[in-house]
Amino acid sequence: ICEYNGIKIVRIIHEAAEAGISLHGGHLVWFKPKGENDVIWLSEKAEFDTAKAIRGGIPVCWPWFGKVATPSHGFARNSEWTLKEHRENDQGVIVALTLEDSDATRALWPHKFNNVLTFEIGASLKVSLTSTNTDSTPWHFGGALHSYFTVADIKQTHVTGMGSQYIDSTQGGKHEEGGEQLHFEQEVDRVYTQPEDTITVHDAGNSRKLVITNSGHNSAVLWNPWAELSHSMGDMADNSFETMVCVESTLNKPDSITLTPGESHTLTTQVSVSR
Ligand code: TA6
Repeated sequence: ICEYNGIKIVRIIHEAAEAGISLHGGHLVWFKPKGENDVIWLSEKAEFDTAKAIRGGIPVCWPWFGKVATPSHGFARNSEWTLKEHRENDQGVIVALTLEDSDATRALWPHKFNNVLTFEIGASLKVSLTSTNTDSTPWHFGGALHSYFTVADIKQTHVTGMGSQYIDSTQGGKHEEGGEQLHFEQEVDRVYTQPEDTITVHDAGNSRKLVITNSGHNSAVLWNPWAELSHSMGDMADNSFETMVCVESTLNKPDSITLTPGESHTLTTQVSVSR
């Protein structure tokens, strides 16, 4: 564990891969399988500040996705998680963090819960968020594993597997229908409601594909802020939108999943590199 601006980061160095996980937010900040370029994008202007979410990596949005309540994307990405377990084998390293309700979380969301966030780090990366209702009444939640991926050049990148039905957040939530191959020429902020379980980012500039497999989700979000929005964001360098794309394993509505006392739900995302 190393510390940066008061933020503790678990550094993983294994023959198969290297990774970093911030306990602030339970936030994976880098992942690099052996012999590969970085897979996960981290803003060069990311602010490691315990009052904020880190720009880039894999923010954990929970127990809601988006601006439906305060704080935006939920409180999990701003909370301090606890390192519960780490073990390794020839394939890689498994790290588990936990987040439970506290006075601070119950002031924002009045329910008791236990979240276990497991990172399987090796030739591929798998992130699993298991949420359990430890309360005496049912509650519901939404959220996302809001992965930022590195690409060589967004203009030479396309994405397949998102499905055709989407809600366009750049057009006030208009329902739209789109094509199979998605290219980027402007801001894209879409909730795809019938994605395939496997989504591929074709990163032509790096001559590679990022193969993303999700489960436990009900939608997948695709986001690139493009020039104007990224210029307005203090924690993104002006042209850095050119090297990133978010593909998210999402529970897009705040009542996406209902858990009765004792019940659990797992949301996952997995990424591997293929040529
Ligand atoms: O997932 C897409 C999105 O919800 C966008 O609307 C955009 O705002 C982005 O997430 C980043 O949100 P943040 O709160 O981290 O600035």
